Amino acid sequence: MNEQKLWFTQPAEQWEEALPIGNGTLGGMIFGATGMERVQLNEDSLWYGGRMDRNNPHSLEYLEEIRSLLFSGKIRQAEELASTVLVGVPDGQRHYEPLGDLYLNLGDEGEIADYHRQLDLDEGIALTAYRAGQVHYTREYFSSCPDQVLAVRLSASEPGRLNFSTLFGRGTVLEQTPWSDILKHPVGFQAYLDRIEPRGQDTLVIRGRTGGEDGIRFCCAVRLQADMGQIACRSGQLYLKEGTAATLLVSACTDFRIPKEQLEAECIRRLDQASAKSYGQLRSAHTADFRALSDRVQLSLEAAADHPDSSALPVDQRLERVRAGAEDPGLVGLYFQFGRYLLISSSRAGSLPANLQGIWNKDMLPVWDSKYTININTQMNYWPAESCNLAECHAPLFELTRRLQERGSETARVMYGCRGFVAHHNTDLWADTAPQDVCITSTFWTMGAAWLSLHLWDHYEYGRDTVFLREAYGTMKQAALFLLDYLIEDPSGNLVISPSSSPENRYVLPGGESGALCYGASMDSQIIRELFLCCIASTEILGEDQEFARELEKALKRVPEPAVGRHGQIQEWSNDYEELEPGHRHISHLFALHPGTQIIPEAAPVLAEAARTTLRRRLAHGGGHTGWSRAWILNMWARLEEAELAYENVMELLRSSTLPNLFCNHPPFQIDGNFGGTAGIAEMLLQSHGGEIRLLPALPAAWATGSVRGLRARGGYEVDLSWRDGGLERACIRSLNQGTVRVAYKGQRLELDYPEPGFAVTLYAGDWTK
Ligand code: FUC
Repeated sequence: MNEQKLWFTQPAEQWEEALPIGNGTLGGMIFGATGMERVQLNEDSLWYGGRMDRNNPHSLEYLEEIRSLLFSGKIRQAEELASTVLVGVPDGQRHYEPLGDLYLNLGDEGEIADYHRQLDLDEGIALTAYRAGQVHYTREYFSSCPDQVLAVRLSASEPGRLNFSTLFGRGTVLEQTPWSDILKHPVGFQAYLDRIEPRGQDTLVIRGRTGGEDGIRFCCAVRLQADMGQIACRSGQLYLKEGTAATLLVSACTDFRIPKEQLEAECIRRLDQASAKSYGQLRSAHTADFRALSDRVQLSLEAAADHPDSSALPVDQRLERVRAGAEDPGLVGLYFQFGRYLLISSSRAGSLPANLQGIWNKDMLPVWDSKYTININTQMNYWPAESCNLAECHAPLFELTRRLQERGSETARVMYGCRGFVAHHNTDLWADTAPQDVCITSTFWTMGAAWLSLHLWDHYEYGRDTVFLREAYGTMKQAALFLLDYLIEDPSGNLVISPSSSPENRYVLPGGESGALCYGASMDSQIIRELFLCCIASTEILGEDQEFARELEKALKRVPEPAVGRHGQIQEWSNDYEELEPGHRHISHLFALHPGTQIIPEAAPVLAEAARTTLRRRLAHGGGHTGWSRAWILNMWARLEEAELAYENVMELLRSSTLPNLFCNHPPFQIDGNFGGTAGIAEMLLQSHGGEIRLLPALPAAWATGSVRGLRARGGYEVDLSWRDGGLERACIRSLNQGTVRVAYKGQRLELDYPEPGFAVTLYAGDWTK
């Protein structure tokens, strides 16, 4: 089997070289150091402060005035007014915080040799191995979903030669220091902790509370187990002396999920349950759980015969070679699987959705709060969920959407006088739906709920579970209801959203003045069209709510379709303004192309050409400079069936926006580009929007030979493909349902019949020439 491992020949010096593990809630960044190991920890619900109510009670009063200012071209006044009355109070949501750092002071004696560090993407296990003098040391790390603990297994090749102590910090990072200086902690090393207390000889309990009136309370417990040697617990440290093998178990929770009085008991309960099992049992429960998801998809891209094989090199060296211009299809395969690995590790049933950094954040006040930016970034995190066969990992996003529905209906009512629910461009742990920041290019955008609701539809499309749809439709309808109420007639008689913006660009007025606040941003209309059409389709499938469907149809006739502007581009605003930044990282007005489904090259050639022009213009002006923007562009070229351009953007993602541990670099680290990259690679190999399955729609010359197993297609299909010298060799399409499907390959089409669920049809190259 194609083993997927990220490996290195030296420890991580920077956080961006460390290796992520996680079980959805509990994450660790593993440095793999010798002397002083650092495991940087996160718990997904550990956020600053408590729930806030930021809905602005004065907004509704001024809404009409802002709209008339915009309709009469008084942009500056509209922006000034919006910035004072349409903002949340206070203006910002909460931020994510780290849980802390678990340090291991290792008694490494002698020179370090034979160092190896790796992350196994199939099993979800990180490994560090080296020799110190004559003793071989190994450490395995994983975060177990079934047992809800993070485990570190340490072992020495010689009896009695394992010696270490632990330290727990939260604040200033403890740099590697010689053993003799270890107790001279830096100032602020435990600045953000309240208590560190022993529980018996083998367990430490660490407690704390984040700031604010009702800050989140958290608890973390660490237990040390060893078959041999002496264990002790002193001064907030656990010690092992003269051991051979030992297991450290970490559990953590916050009062977001567990009542505050029970936090410690819950941490201890998890440790008790896990420590009742042997390390081998814990490990196999974890790997079985992990493999059940990771093994579903395998991608193999062969290197061309005239290119050197890089697979025997560590990842950092492979990246260096790619930066220097080398091809490395194997590295692309690894990057693809790494995206799947990250989703499995950061988004599991019962966890929060992956935030801007998944669950892996080291900063007390992280960039953009490490929360949920829902004008692209959070949605991008979930692009691979369905197509790359991790539909279960999509669930946390649906749960967040459900909570947004509760809070967003209040925001819709209070701030806009509308039914349904609204969310702006950010949300946080508490599913806050009020506007974020006072930023004219992003704050007043109201499409977050609608876009997230489309993820529910996509989940239905891939699995065709009508029970799921029945519940999801309730949410989709509420998102549509808000839009129905919020839409307003513009001077030309169209129904548009106002005020709005095209995230996060500005336009230039003919007189040279620039603005961001607008009415009828192209993206808004595209999201509305997509959502209303999905709601109408749902009413048909579910056989209910026909009257509402008619209402949506009526409104749809007046919601503008994408228009082609003066440069031959898809128009970004309702007027064909020039963009202030033609190379802007957001390409919101191509939503209809991706992730939307309204621009399909064969069905809409004129719009597809305009989408090409839009991308070329963005790129010619320096677009794609952030990791996620590059990943979006990749998905868009794939949808336009531009194989070589899509490929160029995969390579650019690796060359310019990838950190040594393969994390995507905004900069700084932001995980969306990883997920968008994985989704884009899948999109190059298989597409299924618009009522048919398209095989290898954007296969570049550099991936002439390869295979993929287990990708999913809308309609309830699973697809395996193999190809050689650029041509399809074999396609096996399994169906979860009964029915027929149209399959397209290079402009030819076949109709496949599925008489019963579970049926598979295999197509060979010759089938297409008949
Ligand atoms: C949006 C983007 C930024 C960044 C931030 C988290 O504001 O424009 O590039 O990704 O979200």
